[in-house]
Amino acid sequence: MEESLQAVREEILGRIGHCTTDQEIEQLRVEYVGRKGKLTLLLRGLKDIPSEQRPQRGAELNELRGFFEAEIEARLKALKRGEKERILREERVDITLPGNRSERGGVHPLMLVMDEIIDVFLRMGFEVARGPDIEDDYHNFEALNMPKDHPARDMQDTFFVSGDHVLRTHTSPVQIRVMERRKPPLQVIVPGAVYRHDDDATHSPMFHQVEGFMVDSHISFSDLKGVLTHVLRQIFEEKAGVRFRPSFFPFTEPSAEIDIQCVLCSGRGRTGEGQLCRVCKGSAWLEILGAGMIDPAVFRFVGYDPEKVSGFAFGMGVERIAMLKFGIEDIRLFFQNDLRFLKQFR
Ligand code: 2NM
Repeated sequence: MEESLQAVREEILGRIGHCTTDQEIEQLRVEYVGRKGKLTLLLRGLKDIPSEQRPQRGAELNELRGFFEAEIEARLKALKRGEKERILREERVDITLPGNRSERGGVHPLMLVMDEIIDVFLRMGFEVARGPDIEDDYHNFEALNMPKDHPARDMQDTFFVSGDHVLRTHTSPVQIRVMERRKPPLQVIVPGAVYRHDDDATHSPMFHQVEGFMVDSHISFSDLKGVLTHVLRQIFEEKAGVRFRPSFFPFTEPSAEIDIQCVLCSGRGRTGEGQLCRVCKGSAWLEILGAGMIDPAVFRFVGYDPEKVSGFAFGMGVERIAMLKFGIEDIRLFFQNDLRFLKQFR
């Protein structure tokens, strides 16, 4: 007894309902309406049934095949819709969430101060020169009037590289190089890293200087005083007192050390409560600059005639100025790259 079409219809509904992928549905399609499919065989069997039953049976089979095709299409659509809903659900993006912010960097406090110092000189018409961190003995010492046996070489705590090369102990060798190549008038500053074998709360083996010089016919100590007084008042306070004390450097004669009135206690030496000032330790003055008239011996090394040109030179430590400006007690804070420290200067 051949199964009733109603049973086949129910079987189709059940089978289709269990399909969860397009592939399973395609398999089902082959199983029912493929060349040897169940419905195909039933339709082919039409020719073997009595002719009076054939129209009725044919109509029923055609209807069943239409039903099968429609159910399959519906199932495919439902699967597609289900997949779309799954994607929308699982790949949901909350566009109101904040994005991943990358942290913004900042300029290192030393470079902030260095740029500020450079700006003061640029406004006065100085130009900026730079040179190598590794120097030869001639440019670092010899041409700066410090021969091999000169006691001032001990003061420098030099790092030796190899042969007669050293890590520069100051940026003065760059000034020698500029004078070797060019003729006066010159007004040049040389900012950069320098190296000395020294390491404590106020000394770092690598630190920064801004040195500079002005050379022409007739440059006098008055020019030195006027330029450097202006520079210090620009870097610190417009109205701060400035004083010059006699000093000694091998490459300048006469030489001076230059102080500015303390930026914290305004040159009083004490706080409001009568305590010794934390920055100047009660002295009321801060030593900021070394300077002097370039020694005739230095001019002869670079091929200038000391009878025809004169000039002054100066040097300052950037870390020291930054420490005084910001009230920083330990120079090592600049080089530890601790963001809690660095972020305070943005
Ligand atoms: C200082 C103090 C005094 C100086 C001298 C020269 C040069 F090359 F022109 F001779 N450059 N820098 C100089 C003079 C540097 O630093 C405390």
